[in-house]
Amino acid sequence: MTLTPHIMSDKPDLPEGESGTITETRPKTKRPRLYKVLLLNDDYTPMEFVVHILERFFGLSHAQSFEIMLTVHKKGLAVVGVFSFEVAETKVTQVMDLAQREQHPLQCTMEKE
Ligand code: TYC
Repeated sequence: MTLTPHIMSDKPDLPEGESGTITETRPKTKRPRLYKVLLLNDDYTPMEFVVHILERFFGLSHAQSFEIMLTVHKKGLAVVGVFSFEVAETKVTQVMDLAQREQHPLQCTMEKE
């Protein structure tokens, strides 16, 4: 009598549907880098124009806008808001475009938080 060798996988059996690969179930969502949008003071831009800019492009109330405008006027600059890169860039462009159209020297910039 001869012995027939059994052909066997060297991997242990796994339940059906399980490949043995460990899958990451926690979704990897990277937080976007945030950017501060800053408004700078100057001696010529009318206060009402700055208030208008803050209401129009930053969705702030008249009272909040007036407060931030006064902070910039007194301290030289203020953070108007914190946004993702694209949103911050859009806001800076909107402010700078309108200021230029109206011939005011108002400066608005962004920096990494
Ligand atoms: N300093 C300006 C004035 O006295 C007012 C002003 C406020 C200008 C804020 C710019 O970002 C600014 N008319």
